[in-house]
Amino acid sequence: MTRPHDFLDIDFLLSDEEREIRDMVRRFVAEQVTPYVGEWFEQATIPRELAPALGALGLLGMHLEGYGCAGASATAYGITCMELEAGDSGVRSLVSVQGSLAMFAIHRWGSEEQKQEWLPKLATGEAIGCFGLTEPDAGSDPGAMRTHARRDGEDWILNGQKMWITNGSVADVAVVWARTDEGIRGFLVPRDTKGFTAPEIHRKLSLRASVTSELVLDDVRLPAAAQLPLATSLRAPLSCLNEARYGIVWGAIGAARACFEAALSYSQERVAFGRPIAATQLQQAKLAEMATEVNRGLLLALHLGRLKDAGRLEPEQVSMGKLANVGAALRVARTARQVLGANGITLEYPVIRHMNNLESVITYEGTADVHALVVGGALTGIQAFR
Ligand code: TGC
Ligand code: FAD
Repeated sequence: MTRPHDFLDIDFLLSDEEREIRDMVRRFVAEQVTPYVGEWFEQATIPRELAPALGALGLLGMHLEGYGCAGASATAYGITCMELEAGDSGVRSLVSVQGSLAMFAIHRWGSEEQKQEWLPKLATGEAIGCFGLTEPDAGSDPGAMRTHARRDGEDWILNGQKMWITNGSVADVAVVWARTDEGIRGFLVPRDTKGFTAPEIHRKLSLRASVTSELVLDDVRLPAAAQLPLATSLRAPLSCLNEARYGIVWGAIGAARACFEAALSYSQERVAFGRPIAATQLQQAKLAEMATEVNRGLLLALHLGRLKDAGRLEPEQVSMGKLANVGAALRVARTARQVLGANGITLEYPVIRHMNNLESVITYEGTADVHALVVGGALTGIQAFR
């Protein structure tokens, strides 16, 4: 019996509802992403209309409760990330940043008025959000941020610069983190605020089907009501990262699966020395290795999803998941690219697109080094960052 697509019968571990969500998102990706994404990647663009289409399926902020959000399980959200990233990491990024970073920040740390104002339209995709933590000189160490906010009467005045911000130039609202005399605080900055600009970053060779921008804050005046009232330290933005990293644990396996499947079918069709390359021991070893990484990564993601649904998932466990699964996905993508020979370097096949995207995925939301140090710290009790 050949079992190329679900070798370990992991499907058996999913509920009917989880399978339905998977099939719905897979269909969406097959119809609305896969046929066009090579072109988007080439043109370095992603259509704005994708947001309302994802919103109509209930996928934006889907793991949040109330305010028009679907209130789905963490596992269902993870499965969604996997299916979206099988299309392209840029599409999963859009959903991650919207739901796990911008919406989660407002949902967890915002006032009732902020939630009422922003969450319903972010859930439908009528509005887009972004999350500005990283700066030109503060990426892995966000505590070193320079962007600052000072009080001026009832108002706040923000100055500084954020860098590498997904959705930045298309966002209607930016969640911006800044230092104040009282500690790190979060602010909601509507796009048309005077002094706020979001120039797009060009010439990326990775995550091209995704908008990446700077955020520039030049004497941006905000009312007191723009501050996230419950966010009082670095813990607030880091808690949001935890949500998005969890989605990446699943998403990376979607990208890996797409690469493995492309390599499998290519190897069965490509003839060299009078037989399909799939008939050679070397290529079968690569296929076995790739299938093992995909299945093992999916089991890990599912385990973390079940822990999260049970309220038991710890940030260090998410770090282990991101470290393991993005690393595995990159290995699969690089191997698949070689199986495709010269065809492995063109956008006619999905593999090099995924491979290049994964170079961003292994860097953002905490680099592999950062996650290794988080796990190392939890194993030894010794914090090795500083
Ligand atoms: P540290 O002293 O360890 O922690 C400060 C406070 O935060 C708490 N905390 C967390 N809470 C929830 N989840 C986590 N993962 C948390 N990690 C830490 C911690 O308990 C403490 O709380 P409290 O109450 O005691 O104050 O902070 P540190 O400055 O030593 O830094 C630790 C470190 C290096 C792990 C952290 O800074 C880090 O994670 N760095 C990586 C930065 C990062 O991942 N940036 C991502 C930016 S967003 C992005 O990339 C989006 S891409 C999205 C896309 O397109 O898909
Ligand atoms: P640095 O922190 O300068 O790290 C450089 C190298 O040093 C890395 O290899 C790192 O692992 C290593 N290093 C750092 N510290 C240590 C240490 N203590 N020990 C050993 N090695 C160390 N950020 C946002 O806020 N919002 C977004 O929406 C967002 N979207 C992004 C989209 C893309 C496409 C990309 C590429 C990035 C995005 N980021 C975003 C930024 C991302 O989170 C940062 O790039 C990431 O956190 C790493 O920061 P850095 O690039 O400044 O690298």
